[in-house]
Amino acid sequence: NEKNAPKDFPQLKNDTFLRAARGEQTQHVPVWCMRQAGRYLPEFREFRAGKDFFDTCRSPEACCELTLQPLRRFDFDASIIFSDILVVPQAMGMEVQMVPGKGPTFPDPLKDPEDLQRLKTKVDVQKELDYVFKAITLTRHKIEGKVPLIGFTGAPWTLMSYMIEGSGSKTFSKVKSWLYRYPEVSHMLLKRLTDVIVDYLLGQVAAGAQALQVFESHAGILGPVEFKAFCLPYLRDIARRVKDQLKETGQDVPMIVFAKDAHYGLEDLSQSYYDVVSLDWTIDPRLAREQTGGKVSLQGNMDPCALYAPKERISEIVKTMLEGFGTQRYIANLGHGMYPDMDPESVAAFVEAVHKHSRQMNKQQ
Ligand code: 1CP
Repeated sequence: NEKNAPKDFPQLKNDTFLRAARGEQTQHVPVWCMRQAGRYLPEFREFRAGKDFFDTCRSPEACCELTLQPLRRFDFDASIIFSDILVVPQAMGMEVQMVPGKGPTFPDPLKDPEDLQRLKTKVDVQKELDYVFKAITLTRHKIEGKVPLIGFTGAPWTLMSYMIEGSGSKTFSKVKSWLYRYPEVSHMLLKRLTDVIVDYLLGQVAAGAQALQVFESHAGILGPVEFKAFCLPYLRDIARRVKDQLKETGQDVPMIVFAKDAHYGLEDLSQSYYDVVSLDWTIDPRLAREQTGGKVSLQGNMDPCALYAPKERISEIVKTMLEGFGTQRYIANLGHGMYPDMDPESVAAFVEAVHKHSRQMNKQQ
C-alpha cells in the first residue's frame, strides 16, 4: 500500500510544539501564527502575483515554497501547510473562485435541500485531494526536520456556511435559516462533510502531517444550543474517528480544535478527544484553564491587532498572556489569523517575546 509506505523523512530537530500539544514538559513555550504564510510577507505577495489562488493551492511546489517562507524569517516552532479550507467543498463537486478584494466565492451556492443532489455521493478523497497530500509530503522533505508540519481542515459547520452563503457574510442568515427550516437536511450535509473530512485528515497524516488543526471559524455565529446541536457532535466525531483509526496503526497525532468565539463551548471542547483547544482573543486565559480543567493543552490567543503595537508593548502583552496561561501545556499563537497590512518585524518581536519570557519564567519556578 503506497499510501502507508515509509517516506524516509528527515529527523525532527524541534519537537517543542508536539510536546506541548501532548502535555509534556517544555523548556520554552512553542509559538506559531495562524496565517503565518500570507500577504503581510513581501516574498508571499511576489510569489503569488498574477497567479490564481486555487491554482496555487493545486501546485505542491508552490504550497511547499509558501509554507517555508515564514520559517526562513522567524523562529517559529511549527509550520502549517499552505492550502485552504475550501478545497473540501471543491472535492465534493462545488465550484469556488477566489475573487481578489472579495475573498472566496461560490458562483452556484446551495439554495434548497434538493441542491444536495449536486454534491458527489462518493468522494474519492485520495484522488480529489491528492495535490494536498503531495504538497505535505514534499514539504516534510524540504522542511528538513526544522519544525513539525501541521495539516488542517475546515470543520463541517464552517464549510456548510460557505457552501450555502456562497462567500463570507455579515448575518449568515441563509445558512442559519437552513438550521431552523431544514434541521434534518442540515444534519445530512454536516454528516457528509464529516465523512470526507475524516478521510482527508487521515490522508494528510499518511502524507506526513505531524499534527492536525480543525478550523471551526464560524462557530461564534451560533448560540450555545445550536452549537451543541450542529457543531460539537461533528467536531467530536471527527477527532474520535481519526484517533481510533490512527491507533490501529500505532500512531498518535495531536489534534487541535479552533472554534472561534465559542466561549460557551470550552468545557465541552476540552472533552471532545482533541489534545489542544485553540482560543480566540476574547477569552481570559485563566478562565479558559478553569473551564478546560487541565485536561487539554491550550493554544492562542493574542489579539492579532496587538501586532500593531510598538515592539516593547508587544513584549509586555506577551508576558501578561504567559502569566495567564502558564508556561506548560501551552502553545502561543494569535487569537485568529494575521492581516495583510501587518509588519513582519512585529511577528519577529512576538516570537522572540514568547521564547524569552517563557524561558525566564521556567527558570524562576
Ligand atoms: O490570495 C491570497 O493570498 C488570499 C489570502 C488567503 C491565504 C493566505 C486565503 C484566502 N487563504 C489563505 C491560506 C490559508 N487559509 C491557510 C494557510 C496557511 C497559513 O495559515 O499560513 C489556512 C490555514 C487557511 C484557512 C482558512 N481559509 C480559514 C480558516 C481560518 C480562518 O481564517 O478562520 C478560512 C475561514 C478560510 C477561507 C478564506 N480563504 C481566504 C480568505 C480571505 C478566507 C476568509 C474569507 C472570509 O472572511 O470569509
